[in-house]
Amino acid sequence: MGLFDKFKQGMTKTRDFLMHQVEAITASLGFFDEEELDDLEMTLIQADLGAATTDKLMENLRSQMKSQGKKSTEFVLKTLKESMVDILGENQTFELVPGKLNIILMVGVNGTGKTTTSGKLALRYKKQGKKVLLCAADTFRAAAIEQLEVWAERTDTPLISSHTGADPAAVVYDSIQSAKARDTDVLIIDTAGRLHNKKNLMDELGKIERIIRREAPDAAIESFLVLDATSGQNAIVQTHTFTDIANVTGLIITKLDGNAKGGIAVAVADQSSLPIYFAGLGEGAEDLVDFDSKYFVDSLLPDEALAELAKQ
Ligand SMILES: Nc1nc2c(ncn2[C@@H]2O[C@H](COP(=O)(O)OP(=O)(O)OP(=O)(O)O)[C@@H](O)[C@H]2O)c(=O)[nH]1
Ligand SMILES: [Mg+2]
Repeated sequence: MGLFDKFKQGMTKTRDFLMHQVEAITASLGFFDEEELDDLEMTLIQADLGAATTDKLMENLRSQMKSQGKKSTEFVLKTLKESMVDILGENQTFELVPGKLNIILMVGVNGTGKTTTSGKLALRYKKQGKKVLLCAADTFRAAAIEQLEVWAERTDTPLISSHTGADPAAVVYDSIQSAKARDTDVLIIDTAGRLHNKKNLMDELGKIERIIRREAPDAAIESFLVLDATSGQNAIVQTHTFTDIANVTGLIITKLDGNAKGGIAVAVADQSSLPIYFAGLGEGAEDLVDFDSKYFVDSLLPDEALAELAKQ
């Protein structure tokens, strides 16, 4: 399946919601007047684009409609799509640095998809012929270690782990020594999201980051913040919190397939200067793709469906 088709399939729920709403909004007049614009605004908020980002989109839309004297469904949706792509920005594909140890630290609150995405990334890089190593630095629960073990087996990737309750920084230390000994291309470190409070989390991530910098000073180091698209506007709050406490270098938005609130990706891009590198579009090993702004927006409001609407 091509990248666009993966987006289209993954974003089905949000697309169905948006298209259904747009059809209902335009059913009586067939174009956009004040009331229709208000309904559109509400729809964007329901799709989790957030108040601030929705305001920005609507303001731009209203001014374009005024300056060009256009109210047609086609014009409105085309303008809306263009502004969303603008906000999402140029695609920023994440590339491993060749000839170096690449260390990817997965951070985020509990349940966002860190462990699953670690497994998906392991598969991606194995398929590219890279030497991958997984590290289970979430030592909080036995189940967390077992879950990563399953991914390690499934993707045929070696795993460094320890017992429940072990010091996560010590497991990270072991994994770096092992990565060096094995001439690893990419070490993926899964961390815990389930910490008691912000200080705890800060202390633990800080300790892990220090170990990495000390033990692998020449490595290319990335910290990916994993955000759950179904967690609503909390994803924005988490982005701000984690940017404060860890050196986050990029974002991964998971569960975009989970409900009709995929608009959160636009809100996150609007509220943060970090690149969105990957999108999680399902629970399967292959359901992680490079984030693509245009494919994402086209999968929400497909041109062919808009052309159909315009004819009615
Ligand atoms: N539909 C869907 N489900 C996903 C996706 N990514 C992860 N999940 C599911 O979300 C749930 C939580 O994922 P985990 O990978 O365990 O999340 P975590 O961040 O490691 O959680 P903790 O270890 O508890 O902090 C699991 O049931 C995953 O299968 C996705 O892109 N789409
Ligand atoms: Mg986990």
